[in-house]
Amino acid sequence: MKKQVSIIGVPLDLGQGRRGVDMGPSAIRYANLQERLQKLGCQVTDLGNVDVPTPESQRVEHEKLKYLKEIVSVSNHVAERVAAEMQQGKFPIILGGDHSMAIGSVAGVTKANRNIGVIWFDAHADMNTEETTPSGNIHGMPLAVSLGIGHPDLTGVAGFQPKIQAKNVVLVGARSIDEEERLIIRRSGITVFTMHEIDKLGMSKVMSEAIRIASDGVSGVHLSLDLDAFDPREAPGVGTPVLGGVTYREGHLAMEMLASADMVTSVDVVEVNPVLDVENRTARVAVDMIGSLLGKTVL
Ligand code: 6HN
Ligand code: MN
Ligand code: MN
Ligand code: MN
Repeated sequence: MKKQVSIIGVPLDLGQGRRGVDMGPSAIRYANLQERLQKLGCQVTDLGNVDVPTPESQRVEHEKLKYLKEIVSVSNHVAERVAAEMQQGKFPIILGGDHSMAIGSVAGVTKANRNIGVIWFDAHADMNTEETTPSGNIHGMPLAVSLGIGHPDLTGVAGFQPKIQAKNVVLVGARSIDEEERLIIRRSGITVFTMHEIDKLGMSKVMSEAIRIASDGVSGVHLSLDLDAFDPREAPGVGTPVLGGVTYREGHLAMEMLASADMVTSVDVVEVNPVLDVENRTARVAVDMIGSLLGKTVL
């Protein structure tokens, strides 16, 4: 299956406190994303970046929801752009930017197609709300927001909610969850495979379950790939690294299994921060993973 891919950059760094993740889209492009996809036979269009305000030109008005207004406005733009590509049958690859960007991408994907499952690859759960957040950073909230949990300005992006159903949402790679965030996760009904399950069952078993749950009764699956899911030894260029992560090899296997399941219809690549990286290693890991996701095989 040769896909028509649309690349959209979202240089958003207002969802967290470390400068540099706004350069993520450039770093991933520099790691030859487009060329990699073309070699796989994809027809690729790079649509450039969505406009995003810089933190230095804004004020924090709300300590528990930093840059709320700005993030809502960017999210609505991202949602429009992504929905337009989906509606034309394109496979959008949305490059972050911090993970708050997924509020807009998931909104766009589900605006075009209401019946979408989600696989959320992440060291974190991104299930905080204004009430539970330890940081006030909105990049710790996008999965909750997509499920309709959180501040109405966030959950209301693109004019409808919830975007996704808990029964088709699977979190993979989690190993850093905040105390009160845990309660939201339990109540939500999503499926979580932490590093514990990955170690115990193996990535192969975890991914076949994840694919089964996310794709049950839906017409497509959105993959939200936070590079901090990977072990920081292999992907050091992220703002919130957590030891004990998914290895490069496990990541490849996961992407290859997703490719053969042929259910993924859109993907986010987030949290790549070249300022914190070593020789663009994290962006290169990202491009390798997307290559496998879109059908690269060894033989
Ligand atoms: N990410 N749970 C922490 C918080 O501040 O809410 C960290 C969130 C990290 C979010 O990496 O996308
Ligand atoms: Mn995340
Ligand atoms: Mn994370
Ligand atoms: Mn491979």
